[in-house]
Amino acid sequence: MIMRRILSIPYENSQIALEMGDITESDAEAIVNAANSSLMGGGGVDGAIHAAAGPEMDEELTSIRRERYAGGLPAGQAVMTRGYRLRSKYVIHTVGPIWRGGHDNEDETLANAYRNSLELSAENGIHDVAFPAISTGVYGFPFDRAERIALETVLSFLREKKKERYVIRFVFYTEKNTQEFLRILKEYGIYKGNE
Ligand code: AR6
Repeated sequence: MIMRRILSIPYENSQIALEMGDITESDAEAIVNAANSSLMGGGGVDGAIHAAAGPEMDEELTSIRRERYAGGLPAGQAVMTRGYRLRSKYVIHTVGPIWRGGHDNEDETLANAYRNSLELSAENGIHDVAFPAISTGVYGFPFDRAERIALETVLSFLREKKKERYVIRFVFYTEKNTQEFLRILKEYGIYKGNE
């Protein structure tokens, strides 16, 4: 599947981009992985990223686990590796919450996953970051609710960093999800429909 830019909208000094396709083909400086606590790969976007990056990334993650997260990476936190065989120089691995009906701090944990991924990028001087729709696949988080949290977290980060110039990309795998996110952008007044 080819990565396609649908929109790019200015916000503060930055750009918010909407893209559709396989995030492993992204040319963003960093892509975010919707990982699990083991950091050892899995299905969905995680499986695709591990396969495309190659075994060197698994080795780096094995060291990170051994040295810093013997018990696994807690949900809401993020770590970074190089991108190896990917076009992206870096991969930020974060763990979203498993949806349990909304009464287990899932909203807050999801916001933390976005926030900590953005902070880690900032700390490493990375200004171009692509996010998949964390938790909305195997982890079962309702898409609309998840993407509002994703958008709000990104907007608040960009307002805080308003003197800096970021490109934050939201990457969706399906046409349906892309259209749903477009609707959210319109509802928030971020996209007026004629850019
Ligand atoms: N590029 C972009 N988006 C994708 C791709 C891709 N190649 N593949 C899937 N998506 P999921 P989660 C979308 O299940 O819900 C894994 O096994 C997909 O349509 O990948 O956070 C991990 O190891 C969906 O909207 O991640 C964990 O165990 C979104 O990515 C668990 O799944 C997220 O779906 C994490 O579950």
